[in-house]
Amino acid sequence: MARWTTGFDFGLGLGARVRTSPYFDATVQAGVTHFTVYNHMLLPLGYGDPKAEYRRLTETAAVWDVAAQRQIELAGPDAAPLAQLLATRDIGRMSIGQGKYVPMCDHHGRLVNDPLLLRAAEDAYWFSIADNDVLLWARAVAYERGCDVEVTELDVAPLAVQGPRAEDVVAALLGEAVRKVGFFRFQAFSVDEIQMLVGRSGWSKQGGFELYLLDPSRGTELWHAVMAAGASFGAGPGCPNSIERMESGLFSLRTDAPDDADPYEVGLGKWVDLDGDVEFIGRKALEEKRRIGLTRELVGLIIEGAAAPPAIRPWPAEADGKPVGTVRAAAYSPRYQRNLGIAFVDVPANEPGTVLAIDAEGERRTATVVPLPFDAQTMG
Ligand code: THG
Repeated sequence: MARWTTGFDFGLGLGARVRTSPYFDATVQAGVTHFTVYNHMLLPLGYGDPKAEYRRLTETAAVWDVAAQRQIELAGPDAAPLAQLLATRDIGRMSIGQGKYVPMCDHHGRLVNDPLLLRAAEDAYWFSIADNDVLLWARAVAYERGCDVEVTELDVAPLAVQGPRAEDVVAALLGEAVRKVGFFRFQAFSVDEIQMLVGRSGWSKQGGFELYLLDPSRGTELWHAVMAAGASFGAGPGCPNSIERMESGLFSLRTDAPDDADPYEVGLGKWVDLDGDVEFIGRKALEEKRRIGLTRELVGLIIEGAAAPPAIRPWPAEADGKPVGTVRAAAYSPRYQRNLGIAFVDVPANEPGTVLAIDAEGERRTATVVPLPFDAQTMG
């Protein structure tokens, strides 16, 4: 069997079908070495030095091309009721500029996406989506429900600045007022007439901002402006970090669980509002799931042995010689100084302390189940 050392062993065939981001030229110039495909767009995954990129994110500031976090806009008189149908949380009292993390489910309660929803205007909502086709889903629901709304994918391109110095970088770029922007709050800013919506958000727990660039033709300029503002703080290129996000307990749609998983199974149950009386797609199925209780669950793993290879496909996991699920992601963690894993397993193998035998790209290893999110206490 082939042995994989990095998970990044192939070139990528490019063409018009796979979209490039407005920051593509700038990231190439900055030395990007690896991409993945996310929402049919290239998403940079590395610049050739994973250790330095992890340090940059956790010690200074990293600048991420996350234009692949596409914005699906609902605009028109029925934007609010349609957004509510699509989200499993009560979004009734969102103010303009407010964001909310909202799971999105199908009629069977299966998780379709876990976007950051922004109320962009009185009658406009933007779903900033993970890697699944929300445009098709939202258009179908809008039509079938007879909603008076336009559903489009906007050419808005988020650029994330993440890390302990991110606020200093963004303040140097946009002025001190940006320090007052609250968590998941978005406001209009500009630099050199490059217009953007800026929010305190991002897929790390290091703190930071996302700059939603409104004119994709200005991508290269914005990238260079951020780098110039950030140079004295040690800012440099980075990307959504598969290690830090595991350490910090952030969910990765379609990485962490199979496509038929529900929000309860993946730890997003706290974002399902069944206590009020809001109607949303999947509500009935989710009420039933909540009544029945979990049969499967996303768990953390501590994996024995040398630095773990990345799980480039789900790894079979067994308990007491029986298949119980799969390991979905694995990496050596600098923070905890051990191998972490994320596994989707059947009850009762979700019980902390359960010992699993896993097939790590052809190598048999032992792993122990721990609760998510990982924390220093359970690491022992
Ligand atoms: N930012 C934006 N769009 C995105 C992401 C993002 N789209 C794709 C993907 N990430 C969506 N998934 C997430 C997952 C987690 C969070 C945001 C988007 C997140 N979670 C925090 C947490 O779980 O602790 C905060 C949740 C809360 O308090 O509401 O930030 O990163 N624009």
